[in-house]
Amino acid sequence: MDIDNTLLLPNSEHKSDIKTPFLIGVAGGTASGKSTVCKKIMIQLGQADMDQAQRQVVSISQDSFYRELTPAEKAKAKKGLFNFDHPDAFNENLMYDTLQEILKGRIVKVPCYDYRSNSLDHENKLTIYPADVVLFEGILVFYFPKIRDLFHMKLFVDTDSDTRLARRVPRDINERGRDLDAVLTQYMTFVKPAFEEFCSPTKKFADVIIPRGADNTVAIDLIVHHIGEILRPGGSTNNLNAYSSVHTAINN
Ligand code: UZR
Ligand code: MG
Repeated sequence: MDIDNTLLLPNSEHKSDIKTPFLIGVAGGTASGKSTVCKKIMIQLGQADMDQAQRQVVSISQDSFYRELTPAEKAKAKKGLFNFDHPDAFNENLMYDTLQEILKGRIVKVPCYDYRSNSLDHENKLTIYPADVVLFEGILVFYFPKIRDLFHMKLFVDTDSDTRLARRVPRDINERGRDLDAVLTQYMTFVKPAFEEFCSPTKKFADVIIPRGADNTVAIDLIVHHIGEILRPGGSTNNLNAYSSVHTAINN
C-alpha cells in the first residue's frame, strides 16, 4: 500500500478524542497517479499550519477492500483471467462499514494487498487512527452510491489513457511480477473496458478534476489550500458549517 507510516503519529489522546475526519475520495483510472496525488496532499498538509501534534493525514487504498477470492477465482487470477477492475471484485459492505467507523472517529485496521499473490495480507494490517484528513483512493471509489455519499470532497485524477498504459506496463512487470504479454492481454480484456464502463463515468461526481494527475502542482496546491482553510480553527465559517452539517448527517 502506498502509505508513509511515519505520518501516522499515534498519541494517547486518540482514545478519548472523538474526531470526525474530513474524508476525501480520490478516483481515477489505473496508473493515473492517484497514490502520488494522495502522497503529495499528505506531505503538504502535514507541514505548514497543520503542525499541531494531533493533526494527521492518512491515506487508504481501495485495494485493501478486494474481496477474498474462491479457489476457482484464484486459479483464474493466476492466468490473468479474473477481472479485478469490475465492481464485483470489491467488498462493498466492508468498505462502507470501515469508512463509517473512520467517520465516527474510531480506530480501524485495514489489510494490505499483495499484487503478486492477488490476496489480502491479514498479518500486516495498517492501523488507521482518528485523523483530521483521511484520503481514500481507488479506481472505483465513486462507483458505489452509498460510499460516494460519504465523501466531503471528491477528486478525480484525469490522466490520458496512453500515459496510464505507459506507466502501468513497467509497474506490473517490475512491482507486480507479470510478463509483458499478460499485462497487455489483461489491459485489453479487462482494464480498459472496465475503465470505460465503470470508472470513467464516475468523473461526473467529482468536485475537482485534476488533469495530468500528480504533475499538476497548481491543482494540488489549490486543493491543499482549500482543505487547510476548512480545517483551520476559526477558518472559513461557511466551509466549517458545510463540513459540520455533513458530519451531523453522517453521525445521525
Ligand atoms: P491502481 N490489480 C492487479 O493487477 N492484481 C490484483 O490482484 C488486484 C488488482 C490491478 C487491477 C486494477 N487490475 O487495474 C489496478 N488488474 O490493480 C488498480 N488487472 O490499481 O489504481 O493502483 O492502478
Ligand atoms: Mg494504486
